[in-house]
Amino acid sequence: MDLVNKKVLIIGTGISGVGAAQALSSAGAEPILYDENENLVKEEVLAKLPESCKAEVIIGSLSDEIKDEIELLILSPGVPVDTEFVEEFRNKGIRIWGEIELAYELGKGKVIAITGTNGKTTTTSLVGEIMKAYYESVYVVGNIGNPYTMTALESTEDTVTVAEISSFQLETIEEFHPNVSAILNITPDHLNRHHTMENYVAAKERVAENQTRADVCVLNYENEYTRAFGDKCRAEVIYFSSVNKLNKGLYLDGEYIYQADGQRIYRIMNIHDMNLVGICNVENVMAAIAIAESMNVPMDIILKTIRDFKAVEHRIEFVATKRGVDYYNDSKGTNPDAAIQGIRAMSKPTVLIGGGYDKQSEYDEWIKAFDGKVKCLCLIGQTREKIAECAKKYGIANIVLADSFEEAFDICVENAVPGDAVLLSPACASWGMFKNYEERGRLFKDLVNNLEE
Ligand code: UMA
Repeated sequence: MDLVNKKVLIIGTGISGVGAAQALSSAGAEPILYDENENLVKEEVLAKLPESCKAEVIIGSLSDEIKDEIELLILSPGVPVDTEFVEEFRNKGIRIWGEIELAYELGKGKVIAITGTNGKTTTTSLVGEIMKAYYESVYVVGNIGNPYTMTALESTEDTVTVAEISSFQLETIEEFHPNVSAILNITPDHLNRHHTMENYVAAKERVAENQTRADVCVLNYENEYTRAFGDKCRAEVIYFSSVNKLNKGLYLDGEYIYQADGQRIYRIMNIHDMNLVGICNVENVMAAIAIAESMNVPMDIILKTIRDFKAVEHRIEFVATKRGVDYYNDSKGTNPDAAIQGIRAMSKPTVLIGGGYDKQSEYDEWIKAFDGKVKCLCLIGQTREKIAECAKKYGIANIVLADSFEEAFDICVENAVPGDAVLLSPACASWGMFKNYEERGRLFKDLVNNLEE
């Protein structure tokens, strides 16, 4: 699409909106950066833009006059596609793209897109490291926290872009076409946004919708949705499995990851040679190997990078041992399924901080995964009562409700004795109490580090 002199409205002045405004301005368009949150201060938004960026900023409401001039609408990922505001433009026949589609339109080179309910940040970081070890020009972008639009215009035919892509971002793609895609797993999440599991699964599957036989899609054989998707996906499918020995694909058997090509089986690596814990991470590593091989990276480079790779911040991250208690930050456990991996990785009696923003999740499976390890469950946020009710059903007796994160932390310190672990793995998003899960995780780490020995 020719963007020169086009009036483009960007909704959302977060990092995606700012990235989109800069990219559009550089591409010769006339962007208007708009936010519905009336409490935002226009000058503060303008200060986030470089001087070279010629974007107009509007906060609050938008006049009909401006609405009539708009030729393209760009949505930040946090903007639902079915609001009245968006609907108004759709009814007028205005094209609606997500920030990812815009970046893809402006970018060049090879693209790897990684999605899934859990594990996408770890896998994206690992794949990014592997690509950097082999290719000269690599960008790691997307839901991981670096808007894709920030680097799209710098990319060349030789660039490899590794993108973590959320279901929110996939709802608004059009021609986005990765050379290699991956869906790591799909379990219930974000149902308040997508309304039904069917919609959520359909959004995730869109990562491969423009792929052809010449492309690759990496899928988890042990997830009912991703296994079934293999039958209808047009790209060449590579499965990975942590349970079954596959005739073709990557799989875990005992302590080793194997690769089978339909005829021969190769032993790839011992899982104890990686610095990551838990079966979920073995799955992430298998997916990364499949992706990297599809990008023609030699196996010795792939394995060396995996051996050197350390856990991603906020994902079952060891913080410190204080007064004989181990503290772990799993603030990225923003849904019950992710938090299940967090508690499963604990081997000591655990004081657990849970709760936060209500995404209408069910907590039964998470609480069942406690497996007798949670000696005290400390709950915060909007979901605290709902989780407490659920935990009582499963016989969890020591439940404390806290009014603030700091109070929850103090309760953990009081309840933990030498030999215990304290785990922040809330099973909920941080919204309502924090800007994002990173802010929540950083506060936890600061509180731990400030504890006296
Ligand atoms: N806004 C409106 N109207 C609306 C909704 C929002 O004007 O209807 C405005 C808000 O007032 C706010 C702005 O939009 O000022 C926020 O936009 P945003 O929520 O899209 O936030 P960004 O800062 O642009 O961050 C987004 C992703 N956020 C979400 O998907 C909610 C970030 O993922 C991502 O890192 C970033 O783009 C770069 O690609 C975060 C996330 O929580 C980490 N993702 C979810 C997850 O991982 O589970 C999907």
